[in-house]
Amino acid sequence: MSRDEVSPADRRLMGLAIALGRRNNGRTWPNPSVGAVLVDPATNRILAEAATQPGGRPHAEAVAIGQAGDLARGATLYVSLEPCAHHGRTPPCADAIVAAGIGRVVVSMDDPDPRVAGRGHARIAAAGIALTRGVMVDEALRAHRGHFTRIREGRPAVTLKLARTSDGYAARLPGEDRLMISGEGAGHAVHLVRAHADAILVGVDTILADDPRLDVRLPGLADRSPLRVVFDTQLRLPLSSRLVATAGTLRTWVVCGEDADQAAERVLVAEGLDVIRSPLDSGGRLDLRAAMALLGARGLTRVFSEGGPTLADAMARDGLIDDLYIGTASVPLGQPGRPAIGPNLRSSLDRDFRFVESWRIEQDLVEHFERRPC
Ligand code: AOF
Ligand code: ZN
Repeated sequence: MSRDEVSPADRRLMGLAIALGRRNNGRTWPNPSVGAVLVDPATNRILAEAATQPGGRPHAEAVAIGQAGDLARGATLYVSLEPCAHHGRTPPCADAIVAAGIGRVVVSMDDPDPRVAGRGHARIAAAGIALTRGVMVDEALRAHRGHFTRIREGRPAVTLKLARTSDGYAARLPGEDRLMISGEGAGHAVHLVRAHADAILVGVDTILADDPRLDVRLPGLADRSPLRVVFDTQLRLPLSSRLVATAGTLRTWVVCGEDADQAAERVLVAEGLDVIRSPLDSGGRLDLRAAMALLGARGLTRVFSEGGPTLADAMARDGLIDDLYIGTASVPLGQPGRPAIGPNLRSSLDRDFRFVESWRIEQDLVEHFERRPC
């Protein structure tokens, strides 16, 4: 086999590296959660497995090299993202790789961060280390979509969830009782997605209607509750909401219009929330693209949007949805309600998305779609 040939073992071990990285998604922002595996090239025995650490440092390669100690000399390193070459708060991973005497480096995707962008590969190649790039790129792009979208578009990647009855409604008509759509199992799946997001996003109408806690309540994942973000143009968030009551323990940001009430802001800030002022569109609502750019500037890479159908349709209109989960219950509403899928999402779904996979969870069908690559 030539040095640059990709073997089935290379793909398997890269699959492991990508999976390791995915585990810490939601905990490493503003950094990507990278996965790294070190193996003995003669036997493929695993010497170390690592992911980027909570808070974004140390980086995955540094952790793996530290774990392997002297065994790193001559080992093969599988890493889901190009090793960094810049002096940040930690020394460059590319230098650590050279210093440890790694024999071969196998990388999945190039790092779009302009501080790295090819320099990591150049440093490794210049040291005479065998380098194989581009192994399982589609999987790595999916795992690192948050990082990629933040660097390339200046905003976090958005996963959006919708639930609908079998006849397509997300809610009853205004003024009627709240509608429970998804079963407990689908609810657990939602909590699993929450645990891997940097932030959960809702519109204030969802708070007013449902008073959600927006935390992770799965066994073993209690410490994985992400930050909460509320889009609230006029600062209508009630002080009596569960969200405000828990703002002392779970970080909460409220994005409001530039002209929102100053006194309302002071009260929320006193409760421990961050208030972020953002431009309005011509209709007097938050300009969603500008709001998402502010979230990107504050470091968010992966946002899970659980707002209702109105926010979902506006996000679709502005091309801001990257992954979409649609939960469909087995029972109909049986009377007119609020459609789950609005006109913008309907046309965007057919045009911009492809089906990924689906699951049956108890009585619910959950379908996952993702934005087609450009
Ligand atoms: C790696 N391995 O595990 C991660 C990387 O702020 P710093 O110094 O930690 O650098 C952050 C940048 O490093 C980030 O934007 C991305 O380009 C890269 N992340 N690189 O070699 C890792 N998390
Ligand atoms: Zn690094």
